[in-house]
Amino acid sequence: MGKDDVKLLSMWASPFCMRVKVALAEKDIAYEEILENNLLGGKTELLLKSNPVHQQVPVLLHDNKPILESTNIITYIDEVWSSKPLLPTCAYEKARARFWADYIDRKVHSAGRAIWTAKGEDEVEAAKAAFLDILKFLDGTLAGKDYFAGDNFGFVDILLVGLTSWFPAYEKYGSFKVEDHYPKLAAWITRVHARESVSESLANPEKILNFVVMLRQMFGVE
Ligand SMILES: N[C@@H](CCC(=O)N[C@@H](CS)C(=O)NCC(=O)O)C(=O)O
Repeated sequence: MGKDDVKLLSMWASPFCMRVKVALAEKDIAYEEILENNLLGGKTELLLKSNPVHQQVPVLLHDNKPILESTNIITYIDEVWSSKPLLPTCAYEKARARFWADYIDRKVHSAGRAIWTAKGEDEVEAAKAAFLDILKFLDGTLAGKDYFAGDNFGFVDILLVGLTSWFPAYEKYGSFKVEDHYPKLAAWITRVHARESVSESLANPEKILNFVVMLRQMFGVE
C-alpha cells in the first residue's frame, strides 16, 4: 500500500469528507489531506480542475486521478484496497446495503439542514418531524443488530456516521434528542463514535455547532 499516492481534498466540517476519512482509516491507507477550508470564499485551482462538474469536496486523488462523490469514493476504496471488505460479499446483502446507502444519501443531510435553516416555530417543527421520520427507518433496520450489516462495522455505518457529526446541531435547533425517540440508533451512535477510525475522523461537535451559528448568521436565519 505504501506505493499508492493517495490524497484527499477535504474540508474540516464536511460530513461527506469525514465518511471518506473513516473508510481510509478502516483500510489503514496512508494519505495526505489537502484542506479546502475556504469553500465559501474561493476554491483552489486543484479542486476546480479535479471536480469541474460539482466543484465540491471530497475528492480522492489516487495516483493523481480524481474520484468524485463520497459514496462512489468509498466504493472505489473498497474495490481497490479489497482486504477487510466494507460492502458485504453476498449479492442480496450488498443490494440491501446499497439501498440504505442511497436512502441515507438522499435524505439525511438535506433533512438535517432544513432544521437549522428553518425560520419560525412552525417551519422548525415541520423540519424536525420530517427528520425524525427519516431516522425512524434507520432505527428500525438496526433492530437486534450492532451495525447495519449485522455484527461488523461496514459500508452503511460509514456513510451514516459522517453525517452524525452534525446531529448535535440538528438537536439544538430542533429542540429534540435522538435518544428520546430512537434508543437503538442513539446506542449505535455511541458505539460507532467510540471506534478509533471514527473518533480520529469526525470533527469536534462544539466546533461544528459554532460553525452552524456562523452559517445561520451568514444565511440570514437568525
Ligand atoms: N454528494 C456529494 C456532496 C458533497 C458536498 O456537499 N460537499 C460540500 C461540503 S459538505 C461542498 O463541497 N460544498 C461546496 C459547494 O457546493 O460549492 C458527496 O457525497 O460527495
